[in-house]
Amino acid sequence: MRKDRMFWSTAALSMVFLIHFGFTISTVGTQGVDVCATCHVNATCEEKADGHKVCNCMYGFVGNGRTHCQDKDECQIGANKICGNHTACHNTYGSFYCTCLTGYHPSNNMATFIPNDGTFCDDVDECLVQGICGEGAQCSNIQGSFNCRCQVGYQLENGQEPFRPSQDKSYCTAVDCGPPQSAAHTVRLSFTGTSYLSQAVFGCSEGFRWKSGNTTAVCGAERVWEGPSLVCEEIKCGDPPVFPQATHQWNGSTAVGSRVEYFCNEGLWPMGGEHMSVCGGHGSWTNVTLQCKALCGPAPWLPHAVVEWQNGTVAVHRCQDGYRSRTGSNISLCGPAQTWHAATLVCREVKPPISKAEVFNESCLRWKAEMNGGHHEHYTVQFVGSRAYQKAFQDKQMLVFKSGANRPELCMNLLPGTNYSINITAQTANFSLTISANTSIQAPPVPHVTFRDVEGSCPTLGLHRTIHPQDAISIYQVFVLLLEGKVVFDCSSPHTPHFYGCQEPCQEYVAAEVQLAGTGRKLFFTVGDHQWYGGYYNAPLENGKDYYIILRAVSQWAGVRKQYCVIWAKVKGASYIIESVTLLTGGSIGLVAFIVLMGYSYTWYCKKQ
Ligand SMILES: *[C@@H]1O[C@H](CO)[C@@H](O)[C@H](O)[C@H]1NC(C)=O
Ligand SMILES: *[C@@H]1O[C@H](CO)[C@@H](O)[C@H](O)[C@H]1NC(C)=O
Ligand SMILES: *[C@@H]1O[C@H](CO)[C@@H](O)[C@H](O)[C@H]1NC(C)=O
Ligand SMILES: *[C@@H]1O[C@H](CO)[C@@H](O)[C@H](O)[C@H]1NC(C)=O
Ligand SMILES: *[C@@H]1O[C@H](CO)[C@@H](O)[C@H](O)[C@H]1NC(C)=O
Ligand SMILES: *[C@@H]1O[C@H](CO)[C@@H](O)[C@H](O)[C@H]1NC(C)=O
Ligand SMILES: *[C@@H]1O[C@H](CO)[C@@H](O)[C@H](O)[C@H]1NC(C)=O
Ligand SMILES: *[C@@H]1O[C@H](CO)[C@@H](O)[C@H](O)[C@H]1NC(C)=O
Ligand SMILES: *[C@@H]1O[C@H](CO)[C@@H](O)[C@H](O)[C@H]1NC(C)=O
Ligand SMILES: *[C@@H]1O[C@H](CO)[C@@H](O)[C@H](O)[C@H]1NC(C)=O
Ligand SMILES: *[C@@H]1O[C@H](CO)[C@@H](O)[C@H](O)[C@H]1NC(C)=O
Ligand SMILES: *[C@H]1O[C@H](CO)[C@@H](O)[C@H](O)[C@H]1NC(C)=O
Repeated sequence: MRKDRMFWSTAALSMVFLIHFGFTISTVGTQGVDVCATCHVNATCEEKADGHKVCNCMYGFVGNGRTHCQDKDECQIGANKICGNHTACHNTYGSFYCTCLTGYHPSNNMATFIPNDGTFCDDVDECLVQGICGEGAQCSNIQGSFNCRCQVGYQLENGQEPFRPSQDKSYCTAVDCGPPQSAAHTVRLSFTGTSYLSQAVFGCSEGFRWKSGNTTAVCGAERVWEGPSLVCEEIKCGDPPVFPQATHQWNGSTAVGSRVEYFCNEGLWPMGGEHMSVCGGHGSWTNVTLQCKALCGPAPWLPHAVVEWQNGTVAVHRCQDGYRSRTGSNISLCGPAQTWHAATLVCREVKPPISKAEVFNESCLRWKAEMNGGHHEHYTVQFVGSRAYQKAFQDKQMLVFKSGANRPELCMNLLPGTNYSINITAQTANFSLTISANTSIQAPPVPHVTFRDVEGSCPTLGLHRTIHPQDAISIYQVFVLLLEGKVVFDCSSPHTPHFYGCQEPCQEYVAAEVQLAGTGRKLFFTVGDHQWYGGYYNAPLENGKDYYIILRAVSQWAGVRKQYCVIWAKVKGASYIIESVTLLTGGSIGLVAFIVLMGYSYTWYCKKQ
């Protein structure tokens, strides 16, 4: 907006007058003629100081004042220069006037003005005029004019922006998105209109569920709905449940609302409950509670059998563990009369090919054989014997034999005093049985002794024996029995009297005890040699008395004791007078008897060399 200045008007005005005087002054030279009468219509007659009369063209005219007074076009100078900025200059006959250009407003508020009245043309703010751009349009003022543009939510009809409704026939209309379109598998739930920023809310169609995206669509400025981005997926129930007692009829559809109908299997009858399942909105089949019952009742019971499988009309039986059936059917069927035709299998106990094995008479083995085929069986008997008292000992043997007997017997060469593990294997039946058997200990084998009837106080006795595996637990005991009165000797008595423990006269005592382990085949023993043998004192025999020398062989283990006795010698009237040294036996071992006089009593010694 520009305002013209006052000083401009005065400058312009003086210029106008200059021009006026330059061109409108004319003189009338003809005397005697009423000059004034000849003035142009548009001239005035002026009487000069000297009486001269001249015709002067009127203001705004140029000419001689008599014949010519033509209009002077002031506007030719230029409106801007004469009227000011943003003006239009209008020439009139003999004058001119100014108007403001469209879009500008004269400060005098009149339609016209002349420049020297101080009026200027100011920019008009057209936007102050309500509705100048029309509905939905935004006005923006510019110098001398204004621009219209459509507001957000409005769109331009005809032409281009910016526009002026008066000249462009353009106008704004409200945006209309039209009815919103549903995306696939969606339904519109609410809708506020079709105008800008209207909203429409969508949901998934039945049988579909939200998978992703926004459910709201918004009418945008571009006249299109933005959204919804909602993506719906189909709900599927998968395969319907299966019931062992029922079959189902189903068209294969897993979509929501699909139906499956259940029917009891043949031979079973529906006993109530729901027989229809529907694929529900949550993607699962509803409960089927159908109950089917067999009319035959529970499967029949068979001795020693279990029901392997049953479905109301059919039951399959199986012999329980340890039982077997060789004949008969294992299937029970529910008959038309609603009773079971029971399976015919007969379950018999499966007996092991070898059972009840035992050792008898210390060395024989027998067992019960289950000859399932009636053929002969090949048996292998392995036995391993061990002894706690003889770590190095092992008795390992194997016997192979063939038998068709129901109770085979086999005698083996088992050693006494041994713990055996016996393993019997039936080769054909591929069956093994292991038992343990302990043989009892025996008395040591009887040594070879020669009974001797001797005289003298130091008889030396000898024996030959066999070395025996049981030696580790065997001993020899030498008993001295005084033959006086009634003599009873009990070989099985565990009693082993010491010489110093018996009362006078000493009837019976052990003179020596010898461990057989480590003892050789030959053994010599001199009775009454004053030595200690195995904790027993070999006391001198009394002079003049008769004795029996008894050898007791004992084996003892784990509380069991076996013994054997032999009379080794009879000693008569033992004498302490020995006159010479006598070698009694061969070999390196000899016995020498001495008589030593000590004070008043005589004591004899028997000495080994
Ligand atoms: C008229 O307009 C011109 C150019 O736009 C400017 O230079 C001048 O100052 C204006 N005159 C007045 C009196 O405003
Ligand atoms: C004189 O001036 C008027 C306007 O002021 C005009 O209409 C008229 O025609 C003029 N007369 C002649 C003879 O030029
Ligand atoms: C869904 O879109 C509407 C409209 O654009 C918006 O207001 C809302 O926040 C959006 N919702 C989500 C969860 O993004
Ligand atoms: C299956 O049955 C359902 C109704 O239970 C129906 O809606 C669907 O169209 C059927 N589908 C086919 C493949 O026949
Ligand atoms: C039981 O099983 C048999 C054989 O599989 C079949 O023939 C019969 O229909 C079934 N009965 C029931 C009630 O399911
Ligand atoms: C029933 O008998 C058949 C034929 O004899 C056999 O194949 C099947 O294994 C048996 N079933 C059972 C559970 O013993
Ligand atoms: C085994 O001992 C029994 C007594 O238990 C006896 O009758 C039988 O003759 C003995 N057999 C052998 C072979 O020794
Ligand atoms: C046999 O075994 C028993 C028990 O283990 C044991 O007490 C006994 O000493 C053993 N006998 C032999 C001769 O090894
Ligand atoms: C019994 O002997 C058989 C055949 O030699 C063998 O396979 C099995 O392992 C043995 N069993 C025992 C307990 O020693
Ligand atoms: C014998 O039985 C054993 C198991 O007791 C088995 O490992 C082996 O294969 C069987 N041998 C034969 C020949 O059947
Ligand atoms: C035989 O000896 C074994 C050990 O080898 C032992 O377990 C078992 O009890 C003994 N049996 C008898 C009758 O002594
Ligand atoms: C039916 O099925 C639903 C799951 O689909 C389960 O929660 C409910 O316990 C079932 N009811 C019966 C009676 O089987």
